[in-house]
Amino acid sequence: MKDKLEKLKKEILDYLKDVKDNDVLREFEIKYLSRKGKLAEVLKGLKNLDASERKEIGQLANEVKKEIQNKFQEVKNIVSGEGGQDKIIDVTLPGKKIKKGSISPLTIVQNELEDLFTSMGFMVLDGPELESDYYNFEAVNIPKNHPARDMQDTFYIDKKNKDDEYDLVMRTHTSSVQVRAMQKYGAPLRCVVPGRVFRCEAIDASHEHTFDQMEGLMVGENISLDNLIAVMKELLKGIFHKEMEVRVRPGYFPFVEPGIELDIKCTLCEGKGCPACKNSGWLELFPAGLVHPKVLEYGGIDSKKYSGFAFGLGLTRLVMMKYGINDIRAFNNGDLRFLKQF
Ligand code: FA5
Repeated sequence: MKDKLEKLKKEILDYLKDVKDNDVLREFEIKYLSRKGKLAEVLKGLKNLDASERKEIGQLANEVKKEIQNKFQEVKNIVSGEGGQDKIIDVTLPGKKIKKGSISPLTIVQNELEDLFTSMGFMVLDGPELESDYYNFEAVNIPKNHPARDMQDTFYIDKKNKDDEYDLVMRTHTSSVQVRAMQKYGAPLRCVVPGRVFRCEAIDASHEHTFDQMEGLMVGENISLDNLIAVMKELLKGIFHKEMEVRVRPGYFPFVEPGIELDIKCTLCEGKGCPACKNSGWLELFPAGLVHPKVLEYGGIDSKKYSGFAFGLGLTRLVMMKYGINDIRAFNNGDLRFLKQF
């Protein structure tokens, strides 16, 4: 009887070790602990023992029964999620932090500008980053061998087929989309084109080989420099939420006539001079002008009836000015600590 009890105890405790769900626990209860279960079966034998043995074995049987019941209750609590040290939920503990991503400052400003321009009736367009020499240069009045090609250091890419008429380039500016947009939508036309551009540049605090621009183009009847200046002012107010100190200089670009350059006073040094503004106190941000009649014609638009303005905003530099970023290399160097600040 004593051996039987010890054997049953071991069997039961081993069994309980592997119980992980309620169904198995219920099976166990029926098999071992019910009125017709194995434990009851063994305990029935007590009545056949003589008085002296019954006292000793009876005591042992009670201990075994108690141990088994305790263990059973413990396993039951764990399986039903009510107990066990590691199942207790302390609702006063702080929750687990969920890591949040953040939006790149470039995207933030791009979104703001897109909202601003769509509210003024502009479309937001896209164009290919790997562009044909035609749309990047020729269609904006920079034919082959024109000295203006040297203004933008260019990554030329092998043609797809030997017989293709034009070379391929990583677009050097978003102006490459001007003629594409005119051909597709005709006049009147209002669009902005945000996107990445590429130049084979010597890199420093204000120059990258890969940076973002936003082209603006408006074509219609009687479009003049007044319209251009009004839109530029609106843009700067929308981004900086205050009047910005600007200066306008004449600028040369073969695709505009006349051409201007709008600089803003460097917000990093407040005009005193720093590496980001090449110690000039001003940051070249915003070249623009009235669209050259030849470009309108390339776009299939009657230049006698229509005129237009275009600008090529240095988007990355604008973001630097807005957030006080003093080195353009922070955008592309892959250090997440930079992005996490926004
Ligand atoms: C252009 O790219 C002309 N397509 C702009 C234009 C459009 C003029 C329409 C007239 C009409 P530019 O090379 O100056 O121009 O570049 C425009 C702006 O891009 C600059 O004012 C500057 O803010 C920014 N930029 C130019 N080069 C870099 C560079 N390497 N890194 C960062 N920003 C640059």
